[in-house]
Amino acid sequence: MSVVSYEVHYWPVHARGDVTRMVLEASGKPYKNVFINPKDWPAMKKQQRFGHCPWLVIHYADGTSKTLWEEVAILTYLADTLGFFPAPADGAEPALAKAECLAVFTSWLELADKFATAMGLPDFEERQKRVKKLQTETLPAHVAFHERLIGESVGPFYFGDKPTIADFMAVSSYSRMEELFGDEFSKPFPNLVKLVNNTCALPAIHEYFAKRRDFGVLKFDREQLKVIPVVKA
Ligand SMILES: N[C@@H](CCC(=O)N[C@@H](CS)C(=O)NCC(=O)O)C(=O)O
Repeated sequence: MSVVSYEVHYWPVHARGDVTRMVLEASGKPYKNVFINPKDWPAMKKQQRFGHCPWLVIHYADGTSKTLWEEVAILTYLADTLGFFPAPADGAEPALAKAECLAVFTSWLELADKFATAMGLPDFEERQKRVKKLQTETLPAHVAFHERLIGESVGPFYFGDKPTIADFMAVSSYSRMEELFGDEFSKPFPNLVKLVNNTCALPAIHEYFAKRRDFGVLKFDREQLKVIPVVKA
C-alpha cells in the first residue's frame, strides 16, 4: 500500500523528534509536525501505546492510516522504507548492515538519555556535578569510540557514501553538545566534526538546520544546565 504522507507528533522541540524529521526532510516526502501542547498532555498520555511521545502517523493512499510509537521503531520503519539504512557490503547480510547502523543510533541515544537524566535533576549543584562528570568523562570516552569507527569508514558517512540514520543521529547529538558546551568539546574529534559537516552539507539537512529553531520553544541553557523556554525577540 503506498504512503502519501506522515505526521510527526511531538513537543515543539528537537530531542526525540529530530532524526525522524531529518529523515523525512532528506527523503522529500510530505509530512507535517503536529506539536503537542503540554496542557493537553495528561489526557493525551493515556491514549498512547506506552504513555509517551513521539509517535508517527502514516497516511496511505486508500485513506487509511496507522500509528507507530517509540523512536527506535519509528526510525527503523522510516529507514527501511525510505532508504536510510546502509547498503550491505558485497555478499554481506542486509540484516547485519541494518543492525550495525541501529547500534550507532542507540549508542548516541544512550548518551543523550544520560544527559537528559542529569539535566532533569531539580538541585542545581547536583546537576552541575553530574553534567561535569558527563562532560569530562562519559562524553570523551563515548565520542572516542565513534571517532575510531568513523575513521574506519571509506566514505564521508559512518557507512560509506550513503547517509543513514546513524549520521543524522550523530548530527543531532553533536548539536545538543555544542549548545551545551560550545564547539570546544569537539576539538579532539576531527572525524566526528568532518562527518557532521558532510551530513549538514546535504541540501535537505542544511535547510532543515537553518529553520529548525523556528519550532524550538525549549533549549539547553549553559548557565542553569537545564532545558529552558526560548524567549523570542
Ligand atoms: N522509549 C520512548 C521514550 C519516549 C519518551 O521518554 N518521551 C518523553 C518525551 S522525550 C515523554 O513522552 N515524556 C512525557 C511523559 O512520559 O509523560 C521512545 O524512545 O520513544
